[in-house]
Amino acid sequence: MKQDGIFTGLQIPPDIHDEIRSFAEETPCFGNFNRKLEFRAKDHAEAEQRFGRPLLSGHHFERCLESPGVRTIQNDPLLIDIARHYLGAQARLITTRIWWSFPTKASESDRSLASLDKFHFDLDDWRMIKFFFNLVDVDEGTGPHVFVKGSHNRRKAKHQYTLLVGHPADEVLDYYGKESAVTLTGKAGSGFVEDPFGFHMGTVPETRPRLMMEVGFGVSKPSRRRFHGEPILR
Ligand SMILES: O=C(O)CCC(=O)C(=O)O
Repeated sequence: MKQDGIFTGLQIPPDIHDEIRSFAEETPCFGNFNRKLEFRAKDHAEAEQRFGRPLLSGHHFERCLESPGVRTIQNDPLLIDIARHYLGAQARLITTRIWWSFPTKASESDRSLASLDKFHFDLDDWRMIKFFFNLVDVDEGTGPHVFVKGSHNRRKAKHQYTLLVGHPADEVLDYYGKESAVTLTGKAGSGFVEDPFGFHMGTVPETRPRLMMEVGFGVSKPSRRRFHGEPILR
């Protein structure tokens, strides 16, 4: 983690990721972070017709905590142990979310809102660590997460002192080298942990929807600003 900013090889037990996936299939989600756009993942195509717009993401927001599996992963002692080793004793849970990303023709602003297709780093807290778990099998066509190894502690001045949130992939990879980009494909249940101060992005799925879970730890009290409507944990 300290050297690369990422560690892969985490695994959720099958009964737990199956339960979370079933929950996410049955429970309506909210499209494009908008609580007025409510639909079930299996009705995605019909919902795009009904709302007359592309639906790139579907968040469950606070509903995710109704899933026993989500609560189990969020409270897993290994996660907080890793977070404390990396961030220090003050590490605290600040975000838990599950969300779908769907194959669709998304606008630039929808992609940017969903943190897709442009490398960015998170400025939600002074220091953070985020766990991500693929909850369906994710291959190149399922919109995998991509992380640029080493970019959490070796930043070009232009990238550091910028108000621009998203950077084109070519520009970032020219600096860090194409071989630094890790694409996080994997079977359902596979997970990884990253320092989100390193450059990362999701990509728009081309073939099948992706279901993802994130558990984030930081060092400050949660503020409303840093959440896209996911549960605020106290
Ligand atoms: O969807 C993804 O894999 C990326 C999410 C992301 O970039 C973020 O939460 O900052």
